[in-house]
Amino acid sequence: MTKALSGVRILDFTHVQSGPTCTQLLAWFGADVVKVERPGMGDITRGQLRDKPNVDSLYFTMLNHNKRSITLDTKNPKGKEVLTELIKKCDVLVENFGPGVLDRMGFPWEKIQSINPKMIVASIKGFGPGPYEDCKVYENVAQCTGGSASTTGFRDGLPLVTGAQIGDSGTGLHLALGIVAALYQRTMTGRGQRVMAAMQDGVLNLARVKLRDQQRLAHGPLTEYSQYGEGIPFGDAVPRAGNDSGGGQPGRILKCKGWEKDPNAYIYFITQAPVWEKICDVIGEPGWKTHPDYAKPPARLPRLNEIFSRIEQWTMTMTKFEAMEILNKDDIPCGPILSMKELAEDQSLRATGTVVEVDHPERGKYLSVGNPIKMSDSPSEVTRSPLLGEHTDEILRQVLGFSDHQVAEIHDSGALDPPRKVAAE
Ligand code: CAO
Repeated sequence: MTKALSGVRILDFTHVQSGPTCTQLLAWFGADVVKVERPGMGDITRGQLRDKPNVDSLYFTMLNHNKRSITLDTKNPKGKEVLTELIKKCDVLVENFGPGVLDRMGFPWEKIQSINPKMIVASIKGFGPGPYEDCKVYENVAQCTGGSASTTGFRDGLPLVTGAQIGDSGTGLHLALGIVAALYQRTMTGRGQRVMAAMQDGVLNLARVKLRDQQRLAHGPLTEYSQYGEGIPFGDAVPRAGNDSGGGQPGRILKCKGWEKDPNAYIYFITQAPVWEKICDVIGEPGWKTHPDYAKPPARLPRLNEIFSRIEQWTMTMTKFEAMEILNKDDIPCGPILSMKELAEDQSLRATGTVVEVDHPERGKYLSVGNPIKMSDSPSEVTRSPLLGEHTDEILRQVLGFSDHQVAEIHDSGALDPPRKVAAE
């Protein structure tokens, strides 16, 4: 069966997390992803957060499925020749090097264009052009500079970073969309183009409701924020709102049975206006349906603490799953707080391929997250990540068409060897 991106070849110069998430998605859509890695060391994540000695870490394996790996020293003259040939044979170059690295390697955009005018060059950087453009950036830096941290956490506590990797994986997703759009445009123009996704921009895009609220602040307090009901005045920037819902319908995380011992025995509960009467019936407060202090949303806003305390008395009498079942019957929006253990064991996620078991020759079986995007005509099978340089000769021969003699020459040149340490003088 053909896949959505069958026939597209990606020159994958990505490392760590942001870039690899992008190229992994492209691989799942059927692109041939050729990951170029430094001889000897490869992507730094191969050795980071290792759970087993001397095997590729889960950090690496879970971000690099369905790819092929070639090792190449792109600072070696022969390595540069090989890279030039790869540029000719690929459709997209994806990189998330530090600022200026590709230029220093001798492959600025203009040169790549002259080698292959159809090439799309897609980059992730920490920041777009501006005062911080030369900075190296990691996940939490992006969360802090993109508006997420200042709006996450409780009003009187520290700014918080989230567990979801919105800076890295979020920006990888943005870049993947830019790449497929550029591939589509190329079918009409015949030209490549540069695609750029800055991590700060990606996080701000995901935090756009908070920029919405920043502007609303100029016209009065944010009435759906708990602090409004508590009579606490707003400052001049959007505050942290705890677990308040961002959509204007009051929501909170509430305790369920077993919360004293289980840190995840909680449920998210939204007092959505259209189902208010059903909520009153479920929690045993039918009088609130008509009482002037509770019947209409504006009347409830100053009483949210009292209302959620009453709802919590009810949720504490049952498990989060029992509460979910009862509430869903009445279309009352809610969600149990699921632990990673529960998600790993969830059979419905296994059935859809969102959680998959993968076999690896060195580490054995492990769990991973499969392609979260499901396509009817382009299903994704998750195959293991490549060992370092596993496909070097295969790519030299099959993709670049080099003869045995040429392959031997490349081996002799040192372009496939780890850089030699220069003795200190
Ligand atoms: N052959 C030879 N050299 C290679 C090579 C290869 N195959 N692949 C990489 N290199 C070299 C580069 O040429 C570069 O050398 P110079 O600095 O001498 O030009 C060097 O490796 C380091 O590249 P780097 O700056 O990308 O790597 P780093 O570890 O210093 O920084 C990171 C890592 C992530 C901070 C930086 O790449 C970055 O800011 N990237 C953009 C933002 C990003 O994606 N951040 C998310 C990372 S995930 O949390």
